[in-house]
Amino acid sequence: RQLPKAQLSNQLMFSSILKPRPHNSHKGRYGDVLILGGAPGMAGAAVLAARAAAHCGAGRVFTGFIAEPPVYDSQNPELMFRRAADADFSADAVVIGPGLGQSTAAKQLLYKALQQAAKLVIDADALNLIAVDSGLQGLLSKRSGATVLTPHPLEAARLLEISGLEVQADRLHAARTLAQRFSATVILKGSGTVIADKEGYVFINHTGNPALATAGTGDILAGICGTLLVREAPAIDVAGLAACLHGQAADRLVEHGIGPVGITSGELIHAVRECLNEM
Ligand code: NPW
Ligand code: AMP
Ligand code: MG
Repeated sequence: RQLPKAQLSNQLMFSSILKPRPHNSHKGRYGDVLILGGAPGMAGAAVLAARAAAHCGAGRVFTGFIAEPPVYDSQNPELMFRRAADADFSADAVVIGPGLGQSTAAKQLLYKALQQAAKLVIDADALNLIAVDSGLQGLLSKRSGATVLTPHPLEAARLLEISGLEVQADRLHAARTLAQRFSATVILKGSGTVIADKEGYVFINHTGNPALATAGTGDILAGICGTLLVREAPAIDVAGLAACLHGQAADRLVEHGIGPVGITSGELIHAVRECLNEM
């Protein structure tokens, strides 16, 4: 099939991650993903990350809530919910941050995740906690497993102890500095997302549009990234693919007349799944 040029180049760029599913494979092969977050009033953020993880092909998705966990998600009952304190860190990839809050329980959970998670995506309030705690910063820099930070510009500014305006004035520099300072792969979000790693590699993602400028889209990106991180590929390629897919899905919604105004989480997550399967 002839593919549009942009889609073809994405396919080539990410071909090491995009492998067909062997016919006799099973859910054990596609990874357990653990999402940690969901403090009172923000349980939805963790659910969004979990739904995104499931729609990107995770074998099983577990979610640990700081708040009392919902019994189940009626829209996606395949998701498994528990208390964050009962989380099993042996998952293939862990995502911590969506709606996590900054309570003592949240901080304790982050200490554990930094020490025990094999592969880790760090988003939202987990980044805000790291910004003000040197103990967490030390653990982050010492991690040996793949680690992806997904700050928006203000979260990046908190980590770098500068203003959001300074981050935006030189986004490449901000992303590279974060990657080097914390020995991690960084997705600096916003229009023209920058992906950088500590070796100095950098991508600028050109997909996406202001349809994404609404609550919850970052939580969805964290879930996508966590699931793709299960695959055996360099973290920077995974981070690039996650940002690319997320933006491509939003572009598709606009092409179909759904957006840029008022896209919903379900629409975005379904479009991400469509783009991933096509790739
Ligand atoms: P401004 O307005 O320009 O000064 P916060 P949060 C800036 C959870 N959520 N370019 C902008 O600052 C999250 O997971 C729960 C430039 C904006 O006002 C977190 O745990 C939801 N600036 C928690 O809430 C859905 C940008 O940052 C400020 C920018 C707090 O996260 C929502 C906001 O940053 C949410 O995900 C850009 N591209 N993007 C739920 N349903 O449960 C952001 N900014 O204060 O860190 O708050 O991002 O909402
Ligand atoms: P968060 O602020 O954590 O919810 O993340 C917002 C998500 O939407 C990130 O992936 C941003 O890159 C994306 N986003 C927000 N505004 C835009 C925009 N104007 N153009 C492209 N992507 C955007
Ligand atoms: Mg966010």
